[in-house]
Amino acid sequence: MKLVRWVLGQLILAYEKIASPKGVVRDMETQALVDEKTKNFTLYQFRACPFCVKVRFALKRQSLNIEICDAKNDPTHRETLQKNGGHIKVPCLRIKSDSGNKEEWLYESDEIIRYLEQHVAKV
Ligand SMILES: N[C@@H](CCC(=O)N[C@@H](CS)C(=O)NCC(=O)O)C(=O)O
Repeated sequence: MKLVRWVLGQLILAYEKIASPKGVVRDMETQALVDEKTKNFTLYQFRACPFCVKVRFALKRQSLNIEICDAKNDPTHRETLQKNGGHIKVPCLRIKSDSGNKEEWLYESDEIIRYLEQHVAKV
């Protein structure tokens, strides 16, 4: 079972390499505005999770620079996701307020992509 999972993981990563989309090119000022919007975002993910690949493709397509945390292999990130997000399920986008006082944990790949398209990619 472990071997099957490993092989599947490798296939997913190979697919990501081949199919990774091109990112939109913005002028420097516009990209800086987008970066400002995403500076408080963190994506919790597993490298070989297909739903995470889907979100990483969306980040790439929209040229969004978002911190990415490995919640599979890094115990600190895993614990943070479990404790503050509520459960271990990836992808999960942590959205912190500018003041840092409030944070939202957004689960579900489709929801994350929709949120990024609606709130961030359009400037
Ligand atoms: N419907 C969810 C599915 C997410 C999902 O099933 N993620 C798996 C990894 S591929 C997960 O987090 N499983 C929990 C675990 O492995 O502990 C989405 O689209 O984000």
